[in-house]
Amino acid sequence: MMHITTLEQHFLAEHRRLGARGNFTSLLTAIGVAAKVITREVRRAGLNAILGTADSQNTHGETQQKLDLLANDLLCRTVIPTGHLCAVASEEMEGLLPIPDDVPRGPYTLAFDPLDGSSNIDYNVSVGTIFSIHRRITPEGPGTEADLLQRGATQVAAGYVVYGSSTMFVYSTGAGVFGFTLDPTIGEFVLSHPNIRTPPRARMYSTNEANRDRWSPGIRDFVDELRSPIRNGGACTSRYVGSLVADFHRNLLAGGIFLYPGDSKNPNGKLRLLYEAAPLAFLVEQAGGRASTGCERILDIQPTHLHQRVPLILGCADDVAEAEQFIRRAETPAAARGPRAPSLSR
Ligand code: AHM
Ligand code: MG
Repeated sequence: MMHITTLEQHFLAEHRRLGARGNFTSLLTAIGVAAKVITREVRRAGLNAILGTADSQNTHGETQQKLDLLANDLLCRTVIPTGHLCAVASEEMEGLLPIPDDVPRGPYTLAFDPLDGSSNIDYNVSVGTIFSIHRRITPEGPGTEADLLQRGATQVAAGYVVYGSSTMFVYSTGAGVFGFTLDPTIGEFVLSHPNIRTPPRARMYSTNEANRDRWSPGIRDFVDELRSPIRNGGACTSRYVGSLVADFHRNLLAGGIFLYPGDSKNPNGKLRLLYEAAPLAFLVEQAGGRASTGCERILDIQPTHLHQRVPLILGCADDVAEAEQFIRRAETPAAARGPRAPSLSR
């Protein structure tokens, strides 16, 4: 008989392995529930304008909201009542959200991007939710920014949900990466991708090449190298959805490198450390890949503010390391440069 492992069963097994208390499992389970509700809203997004009434109410009698704000509310309303959090931060909220006085406080913080890539939603392109969990560092009382501004390396769990041709929930608690596919017939996330490992070398690269003229010489040279027909192992092909979760997910499984570097207009790029870069860096490292600003490991960055942006290069380990070499080399004065390092073999 075919064995099925649901997301909740997997959380419980992880929980036993970690010797964790029920808090953690029930927090992850709540995120899984929110993912199902957001799936429903994303799947109906194109119909809302048709089903909603003229004064902009949906079929549930609620005022219609932009989907990213709706996803934000849904997540907050699902995770906060668990009583396992001391503070929440979201890409959609300016400051941290304290836990209301009438809800118990717990030992964890949650940072999330409720609907990443939401500018794509009107065009039926995949979008996603990204989350990051830390254990609080202040001893007691309401959670503070210090509890959220922790290095990515200390995350106790991170994950994403991709609302694609199917919905997938991918997460790690620091012992591998596991992917679950939502079976809509039973309403459960079912383990479909146990112990995901990303290939060592990229077959594809993902970046917004419209920014090329503003990139540093090191990034330009590296992207030229990725496209080069004489590249060791052959040129990479280009794939860019413009939804980070979708690009990341494809690259994780197929082997790829994603770049959103800083440029002359936006020196820190576009993506946010707490809600996007750090959780995906945690996952890619757990899958055998690498994540870097080009000069520094993403997981080593000490955040200084909630909405901090970072240049982001992540994916197959050898290619990210090669990007770092190109950046270092371009920043080294010509006289001090040695011969160009040979391309890493596949
Ligand atoms: P968002 O969080 O406002 O949706 O922005 C993040 C998105 C990412 O999903 C994607 O990688 C990036 O923006 C695309 O940006 P660009 O259109 O500049 O290429
Ligand atoms: Mg985002």
